[in-house]
Order: sequence, then C-alpha cells, then structure tokens
Amino acid sequence: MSNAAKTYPPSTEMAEGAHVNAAKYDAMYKASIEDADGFWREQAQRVDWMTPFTTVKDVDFTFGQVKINWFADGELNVSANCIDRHLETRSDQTAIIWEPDNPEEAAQHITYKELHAQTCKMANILRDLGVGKGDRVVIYLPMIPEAAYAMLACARIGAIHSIVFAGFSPDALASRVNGSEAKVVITADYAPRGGKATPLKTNADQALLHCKDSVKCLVVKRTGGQTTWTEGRDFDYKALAKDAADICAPEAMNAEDPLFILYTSGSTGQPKGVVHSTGGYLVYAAMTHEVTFDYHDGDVYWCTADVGWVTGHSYIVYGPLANGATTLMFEGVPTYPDASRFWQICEKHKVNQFYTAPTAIRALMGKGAEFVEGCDLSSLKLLGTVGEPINPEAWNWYNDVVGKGTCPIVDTWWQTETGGHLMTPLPGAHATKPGAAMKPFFGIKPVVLEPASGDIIEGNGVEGVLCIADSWPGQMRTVWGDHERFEKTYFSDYKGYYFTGDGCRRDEDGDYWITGRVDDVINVSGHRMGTAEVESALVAHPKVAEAAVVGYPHDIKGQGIYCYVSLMADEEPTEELRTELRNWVRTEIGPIASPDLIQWAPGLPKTRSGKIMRRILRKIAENDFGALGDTSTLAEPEVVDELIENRMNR
Ligand code: 6R9
Repeated sequence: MSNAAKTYPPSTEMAEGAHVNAAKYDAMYKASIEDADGFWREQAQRVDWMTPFTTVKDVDFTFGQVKINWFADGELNVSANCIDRHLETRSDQTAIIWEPDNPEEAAQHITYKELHAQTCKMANILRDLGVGKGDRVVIYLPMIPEAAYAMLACARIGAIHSIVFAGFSPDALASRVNGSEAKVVITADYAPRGGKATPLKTNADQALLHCKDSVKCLVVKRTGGQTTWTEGRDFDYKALAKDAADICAPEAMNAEDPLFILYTSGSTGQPKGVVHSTGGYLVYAAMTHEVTFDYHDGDVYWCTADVGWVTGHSYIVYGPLANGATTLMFEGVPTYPDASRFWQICEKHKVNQFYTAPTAIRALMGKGAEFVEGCDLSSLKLLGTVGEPINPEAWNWYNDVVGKGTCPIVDTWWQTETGGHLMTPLPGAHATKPGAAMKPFFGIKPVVLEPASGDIIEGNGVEGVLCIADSWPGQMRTVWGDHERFEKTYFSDYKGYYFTGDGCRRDEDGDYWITGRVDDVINVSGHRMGTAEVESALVAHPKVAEAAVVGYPHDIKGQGIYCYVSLMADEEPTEELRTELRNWVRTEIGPIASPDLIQWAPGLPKTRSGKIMRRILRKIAENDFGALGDTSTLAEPEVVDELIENRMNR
C-alpha cells in the first residue's frame, strides 16, 4: 500500500455538526492523556450512578501483579442505565427495531416502555429459576429481541451472561456452560436465518447431556417448530412471560462486578472467557458509540453484527441503549432473499448510521452494484466497518456505491478484549484513508514496538507490533477463572504494556494502519479463530495423526482455513475422508471453522527439536513458496518439496 493514500477530509457539514471536530479532538485527546483521572471522572457522568465513585483509576500493568480498576467504589446498574433512566423522556420512543429473517414477516418496533416491561419479566423468570447476583447464565439465541431482553435481564439482577453464538456446535456450547458453571441456558426452538432454520433446542439438548443435571433450559419458541422437552429442566419462556410481573427493581452493582463473559479464540489452547466490568465497560461503550458514529438524538442506527460477538454486545445493545438510541437488530443474512437485503432494510427503516464487516462488503460487492442502486439510501449519514483490515477496493466500493461519496467511513479497530473502539477516525474530526484505522480514541496510548526486542519505535513511517501503554475503562479485567492466563497472554511478552496481538504501521502522517495478527490467530470473515483450536479438533479424529492449520488469503472471507493433515498409518487419503474431516470440524467447533483446503501431508516441516515451522506452511498456503526463508534448521528439508508439489492454493 502506498504511503500517499488518497485522503477524504470531513465535509464542512460534518465538521460543524459533529459531536467532536478536529480542534476538540486534539484538546480532548491531550486532556485524556495528561489527566486521565479528570477526563474519565467527567465522562463517567454520562451514566447514572446509584452510589457515586470517589476513585477513578487504579491500574497496574506490571506482569505478575496486573490489576485494572475503574470507578471502583461506585455502584450502578447497567439495565437501569439502558432503560429506566430514559423512561421519563423516551418511553414511547423505539428502542429496538427488529427486522426478521423473512421480509414478509412484520418488523417490530419495541419502545423503551416495552423494553422495560419485557426485561423485567425476563429478570423475574430468571430469578424464579434460581438465578441470583453473580450467577452465570448462558445465552444461546438467534438475533431476536429476547436476546436483548436476556442480556439486560441478567444485568438487572446482577447475573453474569455469557453469550454463545448460535452458529456454534453443541460441543462448544457445553464447554462454555461448564466453563462458566452456568445455572441456566436460554435458547430458542429454532433459529431462522437465510430461509433455513437451525434446530437450536436440539443442539442445546445435546450440549446439556454433557453438563450438570441442575442446569435449567429456558426456551423461547421462535418458530413453534417441534422440539423434545424435558419436564422439570425445560421452561417455556413465552408461557412464563404471560404471568410474570413486569416490574423488577435493578440490583445495585459495584462498578467492578463482572457484567459478562465472552469466550474468544487466542493463539494457544481453547477459547478463553474474556471478563468485562459493569461501570468502566458501560462508560466506554456509551461514549464510543456516541462519538465514533456521531450518534444524535432521533437517529436510527444499525449494526449488522450478531450479539454472539463483542460487536453485538457493545454496539447493538449496551452502547446504543445507554445513549437512548434507536438500534436496529436484524435476524437474517445480507444475501437473503437476495443481495439487496441490507439496502432494502436501510431504505425501509431510514437508517442513518450503518456498521458492518469487510467480509459482508466484499461478498455484496461481488454481487454487483445493481443490488444497491435499486434502493433509496438517502437517509445514510455515516458508514462503519469492523472485524478485520478492509482492503482499499472494498473501502472504495463502500464509499462510492453505498455512501455515494457523502458518508464518512469509520474503520474501527478494536477487540473482544478492549470492550470498545481503540482506534478509529472520528467523522467530524479526521480525514479518512482507505484501509486505515487512523487515530487513537480518547485515553488510548498506542505504542509500536520492535517485535524481537520490545523496544519502542518512535517516529513516523514505521511498522511493528501494537501495544497499548495504559488502561482505558472498557478494558477486559481478567480471563474467567484464570487470572494467570490473562497476565500471560496480554502482559508477559512486552512488559508494562497491553499486547494486542496485532501488527501495525504508523505512516508518514502519524496515522495508524492495522496489518493483521502477528500470532496464530486467523480472521475468517471477521471471526477470530485460533489455529490451535482447529488443529485439536482435527487430531481428535481417529484417522488423523497430526495436523497443522494456517490462514491464507481468501477473496471474500479475508482469510481461509488451510489444513495440513497427516493420516494414521494405513489410512487412505480420499475425497470422502476430506469431506468427513470438514464435517467433523464443523460439528466439533461450528460451521465458521469449516476448513477451506485440506492438504494431505505425509510429513510436516519440523525443526530438529520437533517444532512445526508454521512460517513455511503459511508461505506454501499463500502460494508464495519462492520466499521460504531460512530452512536450514529443518530436520527433513525434503518434506517441504513434497508439500509444495501438492499444494492446494494455486
Ligand atoms: C471487534 C472485533 C479482534 C481482531 C483484532 C484485529 C481484527 C478488528 C479491525 C481489525 C483491522 C479493523 N480487527 N477490527 N483489523 N481493522 N478495523 O472484531 O473483535 O472478534 O475480538 O477480533 O480483529 O486483528 O485483533 P474480535
């Protein structure tokens, strides 16, 4: 990418009307770094406190004694902040617009008053099922309003939710129910998506076979389709909601009490439970939602993510609702019934801010501009992207075809761990460049480090690994049940810093570009996947002796999953076995982990100490084997020639 990328300055209208313009950004950023306490003390007033805090920040990034506390002696309730405090002025305003999978089915407009009643009902039902403050609840739901009610109901009674993406397998669900020792799983009979319906309850039934008998199952009947029922364990949500009281007093929670756990992939081992706090998280989600998307009262805002991912937590539910926004929730997929669905919805609900992922943009770009051009997109004011680096071609299409050159694009870089945006251009303050995350958000101190030495690289026109030098309120607090793993993952490689796992470039102008993961995490359609997870699924198959998994460039998904598989002696490498392995991984983890390419590997390139040389496997998968680099430490160099000869990505 050239350093002289084209830049798109904010329009005069944006610069004048936005919450933050260039001068304000500079002054606020300076204040946020020089006086973090003062800055966040003021920003924390955007939420209502039941007990005001006296201390703001109490943080130590020293490996071995990491602690992160924000507003630690304050008390608040997230559900009351997202609902109750708006009732005086917004009770009849739409809080959630729900657009079902099937466009023939009616959309729902849920007002703040209704959201209050539904959340209270759900909260009372959970209490009746024995859930109390600090207990865990796993949510395994499609994109239906009940997902938001469930999240807010947990927050209301002080229970900690852990959402499992509805596309995950029964095995993945079971391991998260057990890992968090949840008391209740909330699921639906079926999950309609793209005209098909996933039998979620059947998946939950299978998962619960591997969980404690005491775990209860609350079932939202979305389609009314047939399911099996275990009396005493399964409860019909809609039947219970009819009689449940629609008021429920919100619990006073400490700012540092966990709000939720969200499992995410890392470079080693099984997914870890990222823990987010109540106070700091909400302040940060609310502020970033308002400022990054320049959300104004009366706007209709739509984030296309699933609530199973962090983006859905912060930018469908908590951030927007804390701000009293109207947030759209979509059950379906961008290409059903056809590739104009997103734009139909924008037209139908007069969406003002639209936030999606590069993989969706690329897929829709491939279908042609005519699907966009038939729709009236004049309501759009701003576009956003998240999840992976966006290639300039997709950025330009988004800008020209969707935004008609009049909508700023905010390319928001952040992570499950960060709770909210860490780097993004602000629409009224910064010029944008296709593919750049541009500027740090308030309070964020990015540092670029030399990968090997960990030395700080100063100046512009430089590249290295990206760390953050100090805490921000939305930062994760720990790994559920394993604080040591938290410290080791994020604070041990580069002492004194939070290590993001991403590489980055600071260009000649001092603007930031994320270059992708520097660890063994791959990004498939914006979904994080640890190569170790796919490998351990593969080697769990009786015919597989060894497996190594790497990412390779994929036109639509960003990265595809490339597997090198060594079979047990006497096993035949057949097409049927390939299909079997693909299906195996889908059932072990979920369809998003489905291998794209499986290469039979009689041997894997290893060092003499037995370490698989992934660098070489990555190059072969990228079809870039001319540049294999140093292979002198290989135990058997000839296995490389064999792998190149039979490579799958030509
Ligand atoms: C929010 C979310 C985090 C990883 C992150 C990075 C990649 C996310 C990006 C981006 C370039 C962006 N990523 N946003 N890369 N530009 N705007 O996606 O969280 O699922 O935890 O993934 O995604 O590699 O480290 P999560």
